[in-house]
Amino acid sequence: MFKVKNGFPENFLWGGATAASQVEGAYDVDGKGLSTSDMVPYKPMEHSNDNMKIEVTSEQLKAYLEDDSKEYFPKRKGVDFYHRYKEDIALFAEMGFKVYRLSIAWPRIFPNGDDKEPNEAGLAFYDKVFDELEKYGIEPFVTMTHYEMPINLVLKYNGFESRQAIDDYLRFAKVIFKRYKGRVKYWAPFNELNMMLTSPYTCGGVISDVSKYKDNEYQIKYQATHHQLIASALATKLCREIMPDAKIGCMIARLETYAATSKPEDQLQALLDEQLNVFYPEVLINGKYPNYIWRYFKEKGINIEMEPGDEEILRENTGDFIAFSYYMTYMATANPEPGVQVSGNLVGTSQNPHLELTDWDWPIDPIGLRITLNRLYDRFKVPLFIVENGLGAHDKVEDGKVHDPYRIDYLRRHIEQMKEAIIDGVDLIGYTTWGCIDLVSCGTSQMSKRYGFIYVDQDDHGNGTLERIRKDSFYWYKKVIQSNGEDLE
Ligand code: BGP
Repeated sequence: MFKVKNGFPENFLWGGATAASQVEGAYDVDGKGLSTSDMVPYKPMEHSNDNMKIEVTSEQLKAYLEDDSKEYFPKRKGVDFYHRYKEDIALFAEMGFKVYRLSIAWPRIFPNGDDKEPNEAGLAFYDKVFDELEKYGIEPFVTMTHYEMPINLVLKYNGFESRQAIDDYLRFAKVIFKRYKGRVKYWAPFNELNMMLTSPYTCGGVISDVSKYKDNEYQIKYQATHHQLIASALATKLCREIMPDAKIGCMIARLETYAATSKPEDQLQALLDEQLNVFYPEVLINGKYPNYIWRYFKEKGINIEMEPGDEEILRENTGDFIAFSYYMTYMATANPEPGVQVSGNLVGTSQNPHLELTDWDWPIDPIGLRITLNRLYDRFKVPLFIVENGLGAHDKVEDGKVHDPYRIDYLRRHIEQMKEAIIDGVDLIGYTTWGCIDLVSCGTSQMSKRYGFIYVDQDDHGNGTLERIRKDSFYWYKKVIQSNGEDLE
């Protein structure tokens, strides 16, 4: 009989998460090629979602490559993890991390994406990072690519719009699997696959204005999605062949959506939004395109170009777990005038009057996390891993200290709901808070939007000593981990 748990399981994986392009810097060091993220300029925003989409046009890209744009590109500098990884990992270890989610910069390994041989210096860098993690008994969770594709593949064939991207991605996958075999147990082929629907450049190196499908933005996004789904399934196959003991799952941005009212039309809209969000695990965990998507494709004029054998690839190579980011909940309405809009994780939403907002106007909804965990587990019955959650906020250094009770409060309330979900019966295996060390924001490239337990002395314009300072939340999270989620005060 199923035994109701009363808290976090003993082997629960507590930790933190970062992405190569937001922490490493050293964008042109040791043979690294340029990536899509290196081409995203500083574009600050706080209270609107107007410029939230980090899309780049072909004309902008040309200017950025010729470097005559006078723009500042903070992701190129990151927070210098490339040279400070030892110090940073020692701080993660001090907090007691069991797991650290990081990503591998694809253009560090294949600078142009289509090179004959991988770049040994790039591979050696991650060897050293894994050595350091092993030293402290921290399990790496690797996102194989987190929003950064070699720019050459964008210029050559418009990223994942082209089926050729699958082959180039798999060559990269094979190299890293063979190299890090036995050292990495948890893998995710891509970060937030569903963000293709909002930001195709960021998610898949696709520039809409040069797309061969440019008359139908839905076709662009879902064709590129299909290629990433096939690439994910084939990476899963490869991973199992090379490392039968490893676990590989899919990673999505979870957009938990409430209907704005009890009106049936709003409820129906919420159902449709939910279907589009779980479409990705439907394919990668259940192994096929779900029935509902075909009507949607028909109505949007989407005609996926599949190859013979694609359905079989998806059916036979399903993932072991669902990893997801959770920051907020969304509201669905059928009303053409949806009311006050607020900002969010690459996608905005109508404001939910019951929720407070962060400094960047993202709704805060800890109970929504419990709802989402139950909903995903009920539907897919595979282990779940929360690989991003956290509060982007302004922090102030006072007498060498950072007091961040707002961050502690945010995380505490989310962890409480995770515990409730575990008691509900959800198989939750780990939690990595986003930006465990301050990093460059993905959406706005701001440094002032801080998520970390560790403060990094650098401002939005790249000024600062890069000194690391433990915030109050650092000591708090250490206690949380030590007590396996029991001591949240
Ligand atoms: C997710 C991304 C992260 C990240 C986070 C927070 O979508 O996977 O890379 O940064 O959102 O977003 P932001 O940095 O825009 O606050």
